[in-house]
Amino acid sequence: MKDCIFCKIINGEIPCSMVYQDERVLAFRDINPLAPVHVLIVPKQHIESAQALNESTSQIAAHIFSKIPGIAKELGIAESGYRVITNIGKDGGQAVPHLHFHILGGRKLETALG
Ligand code: DGP
Repeated sequence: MKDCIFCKIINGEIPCSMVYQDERVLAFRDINPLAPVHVLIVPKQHIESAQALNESTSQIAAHIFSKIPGIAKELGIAESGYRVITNIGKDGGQAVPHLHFHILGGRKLETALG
């Protein structure tokens, strides 16, 4: 997608601090970290949000979740724990309309989600 920030990161137009990648996903450090560890994992295919997932695209979400435990180990937060969040749309607080999962950890996180 031409004007998508995360597509530009994926194709190398915008630099990032990469944590993991394979042929289908990229994980990189969030530019505005909200916790000592704050990584985003995104599909390389442009999908607008989790609301756009369907029978044919949901395998990418399964792939992302299969990679998160290994990434968390690499980041040193697997034992202490962490949170995985995806924001959807305006009320969900989604700023970048390219499906992404926040991986947050490295400190005790607030319990309030809303
Ligand atoms: P969300 O509100 O769920 O759409 O979160 C978008 C996140 O993306 C936000 O935490 C900041 C991050 N972000 C936005 N632009 C960039 C960028 O150019 N580079 C990196 N590394 N992160 C970005």
